[in-house]
Amino acid sequence: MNNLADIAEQFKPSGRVVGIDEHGSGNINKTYLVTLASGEINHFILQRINTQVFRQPEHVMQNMQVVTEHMRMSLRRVPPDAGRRWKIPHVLLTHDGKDHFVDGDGAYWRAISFIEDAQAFDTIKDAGHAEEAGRALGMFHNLLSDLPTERLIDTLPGFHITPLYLRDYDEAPAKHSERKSVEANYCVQFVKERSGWAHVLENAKAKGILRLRTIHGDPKINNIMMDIRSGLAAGIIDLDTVKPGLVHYDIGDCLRSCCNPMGEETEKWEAVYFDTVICRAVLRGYLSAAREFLTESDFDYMYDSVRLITFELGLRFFTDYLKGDVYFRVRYPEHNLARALVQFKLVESIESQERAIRGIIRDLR
Ligand code: GN1
Ligand code: MG
Repeated sequence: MNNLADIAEQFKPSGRVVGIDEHGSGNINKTYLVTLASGEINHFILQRINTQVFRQPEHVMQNMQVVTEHMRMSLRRVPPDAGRRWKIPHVLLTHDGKDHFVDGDGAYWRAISFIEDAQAFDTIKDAGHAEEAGRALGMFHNLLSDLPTERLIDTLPGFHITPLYLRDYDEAPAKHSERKSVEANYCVQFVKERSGWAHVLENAKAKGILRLRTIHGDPKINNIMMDIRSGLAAGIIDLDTVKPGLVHYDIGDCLRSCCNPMGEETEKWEAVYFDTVICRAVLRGYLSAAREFLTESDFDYMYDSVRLITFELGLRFFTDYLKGDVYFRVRYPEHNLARALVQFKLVESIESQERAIRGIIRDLR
């Protein structure tokens, strides 16, 4: 049984399924928005988990339960400010009470509640949007700041451990030496010049300067839902990569995504730049919700985090290109190369504005 409607029926809380549309722009899982005809809910999200990436999807589901339950409890400790609607996605069960469904082909499906009257964007609209994106990540970290990280399983070992991506990269090109071009050579050179510094966050972690907390893992701009009426952030979605890690991975990822006005899928990679006005707004929003649990050392590594996570994503795209596109879904043959170039251009722009970015962090500290 591989018909999408039949799969949606497994989870359907009530009402008739009247539409199933591809949804969002995820690079790993396949996501659909299911529309129901009159029932207690109007929509839900149906996803096929990519089990090549998430080898043990049951662990992803378990983390999701732990994290969402904890956030719901924490909302009593730190309620959202007046006028804000804050929604936490929840897992929908099948009719026989399971948190997933395996279809006839062995594909792993799960369903998640949809945040109504909210939308996500691929790029930042203005400083207000940026501040809200930062605040949403700060709220997320704050709600989870007292969750013991031992309660979470590492569903993606090595995720955001930059030195491991470098190792992976070192092993890749030999197999696909035919992927040579001016752009690919630029990437090779780019990585080479920065490989000595790529251990910066892992070293600080190993020395006990930075400590593990619960992180989102993928807080890019299109995972932050904005209320269509108030314009305020209404929640963070895509909890697949929640795990113990450094909040720096998240801060870096949120900034690299929000401060790139051209978006990570642009083909005009030469024009990509890092917008420091947006950076200030995102950090201001983040700190308004997260200052409480941050240490002095956390601030010391903020600049490195945005440079590093941007570099890391470029490296991951480039490695995947060299390997023949085995991880990220691509729409055309050079897609991962184009994505890598966008991130590397963004890194260059971050590096050339180091003083300004460090200045923003200092001002807000
Ligand atoms: C992937 O699939 P998606 O779009 O949620 C990736 C992230 C990257 C992101 C870049 C599990 O996320 O790490 O930052 O693409 N997720 C995984 O858009 O590797
Ligand atoms: Mg994701």
